[in-house]
Amino acid sequence: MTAHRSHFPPEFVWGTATASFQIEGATDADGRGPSIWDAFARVPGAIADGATGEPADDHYRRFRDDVALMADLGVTAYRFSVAWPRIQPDGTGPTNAAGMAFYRELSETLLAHGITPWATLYHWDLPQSLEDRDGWLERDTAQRFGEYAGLVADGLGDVVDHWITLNEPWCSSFLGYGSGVHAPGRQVGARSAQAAHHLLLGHGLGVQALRAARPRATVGLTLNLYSVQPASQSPADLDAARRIDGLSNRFFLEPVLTGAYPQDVLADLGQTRWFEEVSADTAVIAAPLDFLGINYYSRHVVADPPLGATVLGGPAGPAYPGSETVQMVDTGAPRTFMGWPIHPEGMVDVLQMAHALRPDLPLYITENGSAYPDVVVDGAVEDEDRRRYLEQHVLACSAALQQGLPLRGYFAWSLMDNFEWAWGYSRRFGLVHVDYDTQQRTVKRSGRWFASFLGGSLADAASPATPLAPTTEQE
Ligand code: IFM
Repeated sequence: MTAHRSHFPPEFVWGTATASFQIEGATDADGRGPSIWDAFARVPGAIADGATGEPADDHYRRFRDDVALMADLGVTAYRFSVAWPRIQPDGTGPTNAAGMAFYRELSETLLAHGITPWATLYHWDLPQSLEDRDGWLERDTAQRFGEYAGLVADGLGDVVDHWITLNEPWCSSFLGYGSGVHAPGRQVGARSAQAAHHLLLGHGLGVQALRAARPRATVGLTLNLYSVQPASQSPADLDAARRIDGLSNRFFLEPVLTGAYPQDVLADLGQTRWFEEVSADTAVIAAPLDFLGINYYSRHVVADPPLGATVLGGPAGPAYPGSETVQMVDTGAPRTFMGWPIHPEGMVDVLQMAHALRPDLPLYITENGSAYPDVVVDGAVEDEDRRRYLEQHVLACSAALQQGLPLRGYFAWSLMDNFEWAWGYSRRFGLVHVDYDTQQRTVKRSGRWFASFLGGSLADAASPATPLAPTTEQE
């Protein structure tokens, strides 16, 4: 089966996505303050290759060329994130005009190329000054985020209509404060669930601020969701699936879409009493949204661990609170270079999951993509694995539409190779290859395939005819 754009409604949004810290570089430019990722990158051993946010893709200086490249790919939307420390270097106080000017120019350049800007307000680069005051474990950080959201809405609201408050609060809380593999690298146990609550409260306050400043704005939140299956129908494995689905999906989906945290997850985490004390916040957290963004990469097949089993090791990093009670099962499915099993059908599962809770809510895939060890040979990157992954997931979008799911758009992660957090520059997700020494951009075969699919001028004549392998997984 081959994917064709004509199988999608004409208004379906096709985009690429990036995030500020992963591509911008210029971490000292124009009054930007330090973020938790600048600090974390200085901790010996925290980042796989000892990398920092410099130079990344030097996008801060090269954004015009990067936007032109996107236009040539044929995308209709671009999801970027605003770096909070560029807008408020210390996390509080007035707008740093030079920081705001960068995002204004970026947005105007996008619009001039016919590309709709989608701005994410928080993609993990918390100002370090706020972390010095306990970061997302501190309730006041949510208030500060609401204030920051209002400043950005005031500064960009006339050029940006589409807003995402947070990207993947699961990562910010459970990886940032639970396992500690992400900045700020703290390990506070089950209290990391409290960081998640403050992030969600910040989301709700951010929605209020955006709506106050720009009543006609289109506002959403992006969650990373996993398709979860039990390894068997045994009660123990079914309960393992309940636990990990609870931590990964329901703990975020339910308060936002239904106004209540899942009680079983709070009980698993031993957090029931603390969450009772803050239960009034759920009215803010469940503020009506215009859409939900879903980042989908992979699925979990889980079992109840036999005594002494190794759980969530390797690519997933050390356990975060609650996850140590679950064993990830290797089904033999092909994996990407991140070690993540490839399972395109799971994209439909996660769309159904959100749809079941709020049938009226438009849904977008705000990230989907794959890492592979690319090589440049004679000026070309023949990343057939990534091209295939992309086409399989575009076809999954088509299957979702056929099932009547309200999917309205798809953003490929990522426009170009970038700083992959704790993996540094050792993992490449881009449709465009970046040589970090020269900053040379090379459109990979996957990027040319996307351009062919979209009708962009970078189309590769060979791509549309490439047959898709029929199956993705052997189990
Ligand atoms: O690079 C990240 C991105 O920042 C958030 N979602 C997952 C991507 C791949 O790991």
